Amino acid sequence: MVKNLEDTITAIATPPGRASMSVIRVSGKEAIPIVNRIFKGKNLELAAGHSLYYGRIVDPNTESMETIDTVMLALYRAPRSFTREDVVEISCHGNPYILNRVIELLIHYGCRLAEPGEFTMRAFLNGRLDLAQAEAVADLIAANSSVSHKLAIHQLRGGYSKDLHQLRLKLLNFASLLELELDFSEEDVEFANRQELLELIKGILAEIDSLILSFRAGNAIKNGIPTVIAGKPNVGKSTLLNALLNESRAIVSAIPGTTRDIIEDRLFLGGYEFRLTDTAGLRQTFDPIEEEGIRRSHEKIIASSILLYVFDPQIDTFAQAQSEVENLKLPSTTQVVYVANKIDLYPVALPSSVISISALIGTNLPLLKNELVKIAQNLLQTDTVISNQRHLEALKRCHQSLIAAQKGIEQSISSELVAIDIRHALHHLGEITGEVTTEDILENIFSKFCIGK
Ligand SMILES: Nc1nc2c(ncn2[C@@H]2O[C@H](COP(=O)(O)OP(=O)(O)OP(=O)(O)O)[C@@H](O)[C@H]2O)c(=O)[nH]1
Ligand SMILES: [Mg+2]
Repeated sequence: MVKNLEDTITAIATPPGRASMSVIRVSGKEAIPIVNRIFKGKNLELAAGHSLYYGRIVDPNTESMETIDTVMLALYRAPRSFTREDVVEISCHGNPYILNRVIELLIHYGCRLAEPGEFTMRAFLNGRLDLAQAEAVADLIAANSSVSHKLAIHQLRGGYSKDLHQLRLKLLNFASLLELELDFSEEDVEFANRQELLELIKGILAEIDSLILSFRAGNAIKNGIPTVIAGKPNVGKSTLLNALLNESRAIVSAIPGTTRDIIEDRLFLGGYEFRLTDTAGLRQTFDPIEEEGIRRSHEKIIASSILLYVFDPQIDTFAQAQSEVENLKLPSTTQVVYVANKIDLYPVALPSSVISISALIGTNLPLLKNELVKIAQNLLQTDTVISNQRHLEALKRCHQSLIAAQKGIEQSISSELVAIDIRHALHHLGEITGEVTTEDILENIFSKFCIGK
C-alpha cells in the first residue's frame, strides 16, 4: 500500500460530473516539468511557488497543438505544500471529457493515478500531519453538523495529539531509566523512582480514562446523538417522529401495534445532529412479528443517549410512566425526557419536568426541541473528545498495559517485565498519532479515503 514516494501522482480532486469548475491535483518530484509539457502561458519550471497562472492545456501529440481547455493553475514548491512535495493544481472547466483528456496527458508524460487517500498519506509520511490529523481530514469532509465540524477542525489543528505526545515523552523517559537499570542488574540500583513512576502511571491512566469515556460523546457528534422515541402502543410515537421531522416518515394509525420495524432519520437542531428513532410500542404480545419488533426496540432504547418516553396522560399517570421506564433498566448515561402527548384532548396538570405536547397539532413542540438542544449541549461539552474507533481501541490497549505495569511495580516484580509493559503502552499511544505505524494501519486508514484526497 505504501506506494513508491518517488512517483508523481495525479487525480481529480472534485466530485465526478459536470460543474462550473473541477480541480486536478498533481504531486511529486516531476509535477512541475510534467505539467509544463502540456501548459501554455508560462514556463512553469521558472515559476515561483505559491502563485497562480492563467493559460491553456494543450495536447502536444496533435499536429495543431489542440487546446483542451483554458485553465487557472496553482503552483506550490516543496516543502511548502500540502504533501510537502511540488504540487500543481489545475482548475479546469468541470466537464468529465476535459478532465479525462488532461489526466490521460498527465499519465502519458509520466504521472501515475493516485490511490485513495494517497495525497493525505504523503502529507503524513512527509511529516506535514500526524496520523490523527490525517484522519481528521476525512472527518472534516464528512462532517455534517456544526459540532462535528468543530471536532474535526480541532483534531486537524492538532487536537489531543499534543497531549498524547507529552504523555508519551514522560513515559519514554521512564522506560529508558528502567532499561538502564537492566544494564546494571548486578548492582541492584534503581534509577527510576518507583513512587514517581506510579504517580505518573496513575496520572496517565486518569487522562486515558477520560478520553475513553469521551468516545460516547465523540461518536454522538460524528454520527448523530442516538435519540429514541419509546412508550406504549398508540400513545403517538410515530406522530411525534413525523412532527419533529416535518414529514410523514412513519405510518400512523389508531390501531395499537402499528409500528414494528425500527424507523430512523436524521434531525438537525441548533447545530446538533440527532439520530432519531421511532420504535414499536412496548407491550406483552403473542404476535411473533410484533414481539421481534419490541425486542429490537429494547436494543435501541438501551443504546440511546436520549430517550423520549411518550405516554398518554388520559390513560397512564406520570408515576406509571416512571415505573415503566424503571423497568427498562437503562444505563445511567441515558437521559430520559418524559413527554405527555395528546394534550389537545383534555387538559391535564403534570409536574414541570414533563413536557406536555400535542404531536398531532404541534402544541409545545418548540419546547421539546429546546430541551433536546439543551441536553445535547450538556452531553457534548467535554473539551477533548475522541470520535475515532481506532483511537479508542489503541487507548484501551494502552490502558491494559499501564494497569499491568502498575501491578508489576506494586508487587516489585523485575524492572525488565515492567519495562516491557511500559514499552507496550508507549507503542499503543504512538499508534494514535503515527509515531508507531505499520503498513496495515496505514492501509486501513487511507483506503477509506476517496481518490483525490
Ligand atoms: N388527539 C390526538 N391524537 C393523536 C396525537 N398524537 C397521535 N394521535 C393519534 O393517536 C393514534 C396513534 O398514533 P401513532 O403515532 O400511530 O402512535 P404510536 O405510538 O406510534 O403507536 P404504535 O406504533 O402502535 O406503537 C393515531 O390515531 C394518531 O392520530 C395527539 O397529539 N392528539
Ligand atoms: Mg408507531
